[in-house]
Amino acid sequence: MNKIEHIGIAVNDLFKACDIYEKLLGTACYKQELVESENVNTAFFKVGENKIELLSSTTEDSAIAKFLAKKGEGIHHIAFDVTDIYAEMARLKAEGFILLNEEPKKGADNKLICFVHPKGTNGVLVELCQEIS
Ligand code: CMX
Repeated sequence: MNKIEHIGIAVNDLFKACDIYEKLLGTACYKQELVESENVNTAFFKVGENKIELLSSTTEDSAIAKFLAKKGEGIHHIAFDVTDIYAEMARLKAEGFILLNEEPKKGADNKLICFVHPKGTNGVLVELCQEIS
């Protein structure tokens, strides 16, 4: 894995959260994107080389809606940049990690993504991201 690509934060209200994070980081959100496959609305901020992704749910039964209902707002996942997502998925599978999708899928911000179950990673949901060139 190359570096932390972004940290995902689950929020109840994307508009209000954007306002808070714009003030906190002193910079405007550079991208808002609806990810229909995940039932989320996202907003991205750049902090130096790093990114923060705010996520709100668009349905009552999405992964984000479930997370918010159970744990409330807060850090939802850590995403790692990878060069070859297929190779990284195969490596993690061989190491016994539980991949939440068999094939990479299209995620926000022009990425191929795959999630790793938090049960095998000390309670942290991990995302692999490969930039689509
Ligand atoms: N971080 C840490 N733990 C989490 C978690 C998260 N984000 N989401 C759920 N969990 C915990 C649950 O609280 C539960 O814990 P307990 O067993 O102690 O009660 C455990 O994981 C397993 O939960 P589950 O009932 O088996 O499954 P859920 O229906 O809660 O689904 C998960 C959990 C991770 C499998 C599901 O959220 C998932 O598939 N996530 C990947 C997709 C995703 O998160 N999409 C939204 C982001 C999209 C984007 O970034 O664009």
